[in-house]
Order: sequence, then C-alpha cells, then structure tokens
Amino acid sequence: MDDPWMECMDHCIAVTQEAGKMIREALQKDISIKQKSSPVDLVTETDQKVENLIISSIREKYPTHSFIGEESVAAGAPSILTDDPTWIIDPIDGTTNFVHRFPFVSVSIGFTVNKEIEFGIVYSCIEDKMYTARKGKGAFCNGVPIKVSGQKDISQSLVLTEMGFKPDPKIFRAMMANMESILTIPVHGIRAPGSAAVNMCLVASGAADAYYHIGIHCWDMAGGAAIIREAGGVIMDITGGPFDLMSRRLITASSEDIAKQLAQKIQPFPCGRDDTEN
Ligand code: 2AM
Ligand code: CA
Repeated sequence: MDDPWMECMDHCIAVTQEAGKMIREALQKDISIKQKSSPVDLVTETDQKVENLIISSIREKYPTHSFIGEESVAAGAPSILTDDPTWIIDPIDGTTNFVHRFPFVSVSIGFTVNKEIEFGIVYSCIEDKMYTARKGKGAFCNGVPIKVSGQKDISQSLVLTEMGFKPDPKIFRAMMANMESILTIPVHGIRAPGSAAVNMCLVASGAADAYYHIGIHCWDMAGGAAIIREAGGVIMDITGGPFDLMSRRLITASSEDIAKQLAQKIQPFPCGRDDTEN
C-alpha cells in the first residue's frame, strides 16, 4: 500500500540536511546573540534564517499544510495543534550549545496528522548523525537501525535532563530537588547534553537510559518522540500518565519500569502549556 506521508518524510530529510549545512557554515563565522524571554533564553540570526529556509521549502511543496515553528511562534504565530498535517519545527535545538560551539546542535522536525506524530527527523548536525523514524517502520541513525538499551533497573541507568536558571526561586529549588532525588536512588549519573532532541536520540540509540524535562516545548519533543517510540522506548508525561505533546514536559526511557520509577521520584512544577497563553 502507498504511504501518503513518505514523500513528505523524504522532503523533510533533504531540507534538514540543507539546514544542518547552514548551521555548520554559521559556526565558522561570528555569532551575534540576542535575548528572548530572559538573559538565558537566546536566539541568533541563524535560528531565524534556518527556520525560514525550512518553512519556505516545505510550504512551496505542501501549501495547505500547517506549521508550528519555534521562531515563528516567538514572532507571534499561533502554537495550536490541529488535525491538519502539521510540521513542528525547531531550526536549532541547542541554541546555547550553538553560541558556545558545544558540539550537540540539532535540527528537529516532527510531522503530525490528526494530532498523531507520523514521522520525526532529528539531525545532530555537528556529529553528522541523521536520526529518522516513520511510525510503524522503526528508527534509524544514518540509515542503520537503532534501539533503546532495554535497561529496566534504574540503579544501573544513565539519566539525562537539562538544568538552567529559573527566575522563580521555588521552581529553581524544585528542579534541583528532583535531581537530588534521582541521584540518591542512586543512578549511575545524570548528564545534560544541551539539546532535548539529541537527548531523545541518545536514549533511542541506547547511549542513555532515560531523559526527563519540565519546561521544554513541542518543537523540542516532536521529532524525538517518533524516534524514541520506534526505537522501542517509552514516552510518558512527567506524572506517569499519557504523553501530551503540548504539555511542555516528558519522561522518555528505555523501559516502562524506569519511566515509572522516575515519575514517582519527580515532583512536577508549573510550566504552562504550548497551546495556551501562559
Ligand atoms: P532550544 O535550544 O531550542 O531553546 C537545553 O537548554 C534544552 O532545553 C534545549 O533543547 C532547549 O531548546 C530547551 N529549552 C526549551 N526552552 C528553553 C528555555 N526557555 N531556555 C533554555 N532552554 C530551553
Ligand atoms: Ca530552538
């Protein structure tokens, strides 16, 4: 049977490769940094240029499709997921890494129809690793199948998260307390590579056993969610309930056991939603 979205996926891979090349070239030049919502929320000209490149190329081919792009939303575009075929785009996931030339920087694109993720692409463009997953067809890195570690014992696991400045001291303390509860299980360690999409691919390829995060966005998660699921991993809400792409939080893991144990240890704190004004 013909797969109606396969052509979209092929186009997505081609445009993501082009975007990655643009990012690598930008790394050779001066990077001028602007602040978004806070002194630690950064954006560069390259984020905006890459998003324009991706959206204009896809829109030319698929003029009826919808888009949710990080920089378009920052410029005032709506961030509401509908049943339309929708491209959810992070032109640079790991902008802070990009400005420091810390080598985990990715382009992340997830494609949804009827709010379900059909495929996901994450291109870790400095490492030149192209992660791809089509629903029901498995996950790949540079064309080679990948799968999660399968680890079930949390005390044997390597856990990924991201930490950063939070203006509200209560939220800052809650973030640190969550890390303390996990480190004292104990686990083998916590790592923070700096790109949510790459983190999901690291779990998908068995290099880490879990990743949790409160406060990210749908464009950080959409591409990686397809890859994690197709690599045999689990993805759930931070409370252990069903994953919600617009909820700004997630746990992904190599097994249900680890995900559930993390959900028990993590105290959620308020982070708003992508599809409301907070
Ligand atoms: P970004 O680079 O696209 O902003 C580590 O910072 C990870 O968290 C990155 O994937 C980053 O995505 C994401 N993130 C989401 N919201 C963020 C914010 N407000 N400040 C810093 N990182 C954020
Ligand atoms: Ca980004």
